[in-house]
Order: sequence, then structure tokens, then C-alpha cells
Amino acid sequence: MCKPDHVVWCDGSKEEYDRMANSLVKGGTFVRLNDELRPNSFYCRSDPADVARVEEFTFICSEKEEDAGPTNNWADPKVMKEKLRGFYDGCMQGRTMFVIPYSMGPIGSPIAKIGVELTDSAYVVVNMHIMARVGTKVLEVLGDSEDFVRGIHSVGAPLKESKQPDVPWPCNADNKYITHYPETREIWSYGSGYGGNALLGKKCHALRIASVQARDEGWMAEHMLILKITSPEGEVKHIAAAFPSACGKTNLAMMEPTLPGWKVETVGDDIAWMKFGKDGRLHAINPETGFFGVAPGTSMASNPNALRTLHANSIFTNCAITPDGDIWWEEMDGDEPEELYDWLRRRWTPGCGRKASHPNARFTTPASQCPVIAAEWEHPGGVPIDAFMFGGRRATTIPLVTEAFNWEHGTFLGSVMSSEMTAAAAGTVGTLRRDPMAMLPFCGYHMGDYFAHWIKIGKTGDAAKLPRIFYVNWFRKNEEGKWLWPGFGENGRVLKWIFERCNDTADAVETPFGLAPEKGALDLSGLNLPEEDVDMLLQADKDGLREEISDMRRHYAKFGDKMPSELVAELDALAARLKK
Ligand code: TSX
Ligand code: MN
Repeated sequence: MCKPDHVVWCDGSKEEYDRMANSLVKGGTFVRLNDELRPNSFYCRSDPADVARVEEFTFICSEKEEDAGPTNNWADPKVMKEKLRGFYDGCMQGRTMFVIPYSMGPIGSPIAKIGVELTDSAYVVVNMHIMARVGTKVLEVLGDSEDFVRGIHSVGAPLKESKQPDVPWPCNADNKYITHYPETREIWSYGSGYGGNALLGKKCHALRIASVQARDEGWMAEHMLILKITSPEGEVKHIAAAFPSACGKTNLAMMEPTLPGWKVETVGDDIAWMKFGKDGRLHAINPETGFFGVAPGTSMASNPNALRTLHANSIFTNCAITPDGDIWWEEMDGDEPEELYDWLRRRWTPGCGRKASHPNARFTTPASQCPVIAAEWEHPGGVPIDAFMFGGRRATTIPLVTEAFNWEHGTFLGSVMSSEMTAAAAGTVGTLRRDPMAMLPFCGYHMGDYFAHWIKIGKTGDAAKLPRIFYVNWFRKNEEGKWLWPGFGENGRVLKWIFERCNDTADAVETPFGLAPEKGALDLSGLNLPEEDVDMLLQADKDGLREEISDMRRHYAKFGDKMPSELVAELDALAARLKK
């Protein structure tokens, strides 16, 4: 169908990576960075028409429209495939089709899953080398099994004339389709070479298709970081946490706690796959092997361990490049360089009035290079999860930390999760966007059925062994618009309270929203926060919440009769508690 000139089976070797990176340099897609400053690393600029995931062209093509639900675009699978076959016909002419067998999760892990991505993008191949386990070793484990996700990807830019020159970033500016077929576990992607549109193991497989598999098979595929926390006494717990974009998920996954003796280590920064173990607890793996992180804003202040991770062997897309051949982005440490070239290849100087890097510029970097990667991050059985955290960016109303009364209440808190929009997303800055469990763009089926799956997991599990659920908000402000919470490494104080709640050694008081730290239970030693700031920070604003009930009801109404009665009851109970 695609009519490539060549077909190459990727073996996943270092030689393959080096060969393909070099060919990308030769073709003008990559620039090799200064080997003294950024060893074995590459700089890449995309087409300006291909810079982010395209949610309006992302489809869940389930047999029945109802199964995609109101939060996904739906198209009939037969109709969509027919249309795409038209696009795919000859789409790889003049190009090579690469066959990438990959494993999401440690190869052979009982929680891992295999996929095969066909792609005509060498950029995808080298990024997949960093982000997933790829190559022959995956095929050996797969053997004759038919149990793998089938993915096809094309940038949609055939080279029709035999000597037609290629461009640095081929893509199809007019037609982009990111399509998922949950029943047949297929992904068909066309027209974009960027991130989640093209690296099919990540959002397409590990979240959209896997969420459907998880529902069918009784496990969980969640948009969550996984961190390991160790107390000064050496006791270990694991926390999985879901946040919408622009809340600093990667920063939290790698943070350096300021409280003496406490240690945070990283298991994953984006996706968690969880299954019940023989011990009755939920065990999580990070299905990925790399971090595909937003570059601008990543600094020694916000995330020192990310910067230490990407010191070498990394790919940088759509940031800026310095005259001496290193990368740069906004808020990176040190002075602004006197001169650089921006992501659009233009000369850039400080104060010129433009951003040097695209707001969605990315680094692709190996997780194994993270100085705080947890020793057990590749454990095939995963890590036992003690707590879930949900959170969002809220200047008002929502307190710093709340513990849910129980699993169903925690599921409720996750289902109404909300964030104020930042400039990055379309829409008015400051408006509330509800993003249940941070899965809005990533759930491969009806969100009401997804909520029901969460409720079912709660009924399957033994209440004493299920993760406790917490809701956090690092972003509360006072009336003058000043941050009430220092955030970043100081968030370790919140993690400490969560840790101690899991051991029943920290006190809490009941509030209408959930359980709040009792006065003195949250370790604020040495912070010198004004008492009135602390009071405001730890309190849910009852009036604000009361005003939000109708918005929550409208949010639930979208899911119609798929909405589990348990969650409607939780919303009614919250409304009743707020009336008192
Ligand atoms: O990532 C963030 N985290 C989590 C860190 C582990 N950010 C950055 C968000 C954008 C991606 C935060 N921003 C956090 C936070 O906890 N908190 C804030 C808000 C904030 C910003 C600056 C300060 C304080 C709070 N600076 C000073 O108080 C000096
Ligand atoms: Mn993500």
C-alpha cells in the first residue's frame, strides 16, 4: 500500500542508532551538537506546521460511536480506513519503511506489551530507540504470538520524482490523522512527524489503546508519573500522580526534597501501567525508557535532575541553538546568550521580542541517565503503589493537599480534576478546564465507562491494600496574586504528610472536600510562612466550591447514563456537606 523503495527491519542496536542519526545529519534534519558541550546529541527543527499533538485530528475509531464517548472524535473504522488507504497509497515512495518492534515495559515483564510500528521517518526510529525498548530482542520474546499492537505511521510526503530533494522535516501540512482502532488494537497515523502523533508507543499505544486493553483485562493504564520516596528511617513508598499539562509533572518526578533525610527517586515521568500482584496490591511499571519532556522552563531551579539527565546522548527538537553548537531555551540557567539561532532558523538576540524556542520544544533523553532514577525502575514486576495523587493548577478554592475519604471519593476527586488554562492551550487564560485523571486527550474509550472501570478496580481490590488517594494544588495564590506555596523541592513536605498518612502516623481533620492536615501535622519547619497564609493554603474555600457544584454537574451530564451512580452520589454528598 505505501510502496516504499526499501524496507528495513530495525534491530535496536547502537550501530543502527548511530547510522540513522548520521544519515539525519547528512540529510539536514539533524545538526550534531558540539561534542564537548553536549556529547553525542542532536538538534532538530520541525516544520512550523508540525509542532504539537493535533487533538482535533485525533480519532477513536471504535465500531460503535457510543464507545468513543463525548470527549473523543469518532469516525467509523471502515470509512476512516478507506479514506486513509487513499492517503497511504504510495505515501512512502522514494523513502524507506522502517519496521520497529518495541516493548512498552521491560521485555518479558508480565505487565509489558509489544507493538510494531511501521514508519517512513528516521526521526521516529531514533526517538523510539530512546523512548522504548526496540529491535530484535522484542521479536524474540514475541515469537509466533499475534498479541501485539499494529501501528502504521507515515509523514505523508512521498518523494515522487526519483531525484526530488527531501526537506529537513517532511510532513503533510494539509492532512494529519491520528487514528486508533480499539477493537483490533491498531494505530494508523498520517501526516505528522512530531512527538505523540508519530512515536506511536507513547500516547497512542501506552494510553489510548492500552486504556481499552486495561479495561478489558482488569488493569490500569494511566497518565501518571511514578516516584519512589524514602524516609530518613529508610522506609520506602511509591506514589503515582496524574496532573494536566503545565503543572510540572516531570519536575515532580525528579524533584530534590528540601527536608533533611528524605529522598525522592524517579520510576517514570508520564505513564503508569498497573496490575494487581499476588500480594493484592497494585504494582506499576513505567512502560517507557526515556523522557520526552517540554524544554522551555526546565532549569537548575525547576528541575536540576532533568538537566543532568540530558547532558549527553539526547535529541532536542524546536529549541534554539547557540553559535558554539549547544542548545538553549527560555528560563534555562545563566545569562541569555548574546546571540543564537531560534527554532525558525532566524538570528536571535536578547530583547528582540521573540521567543527563541517553541513553547512545545522537547528533549528526548534516556531515563537511565537520570541521576535519581530508582534502582527498581526496570523491575519486571513493577513497584507497589502506596498512594495516588491528583492535582491541577488552581489559584483559588482548592487547598494544598487533601486526602480522599476512600477509593470512591478519591475517584470522584480525580473525575472532577481541573486546571486553569495557561497560554499554551487554546482558550482564555484562567478558565477552568476539567481534565479527569489527566486522561481527557488520552482515554481510548467512553470517559463514563472509564470512571466505571475505576470504581470496579476499587471493588476488586482489598480496601486496605488499595492506594490511598490525595488531591494536591501547588498553585494557590493570595488576594494579591502572590504564590502561597513555594513548591518545587518544598513539595517534599506534602509528600511526607502523604507518606505518614499511609502509615496512619499523621493527623488529619475532616473537611467537606476531604481530609486536611491537622494543624502542625504538615512539616513547615524553617519555611517561615505567615500563619494566615498557611490557613488559607490548607483550607478549601467553601463558597468557591459551592459555586463549582453546578459546573461539576454539567461536566458529569456530558457522560449521560454511563456516569457511575457511585460518583453521582459522591457529588451529591459534597454538595450536601457544603450546605451545612
Ligand atoms: O513544576 C512546578 N512545581 C512542581 C515541582 C516539583 N512548577 C512549575 C510549573 C510549570 C511547569 C511550579 N510553579 C510549582 C511546583 O511546585 N509551583 C509553582 C508556582 C511558583 C513559582 C515560583 C515560585 C514559587 C511558586 N518562586 C518563588 O516563590 C521564589
Ligand atoms: Mn503526558
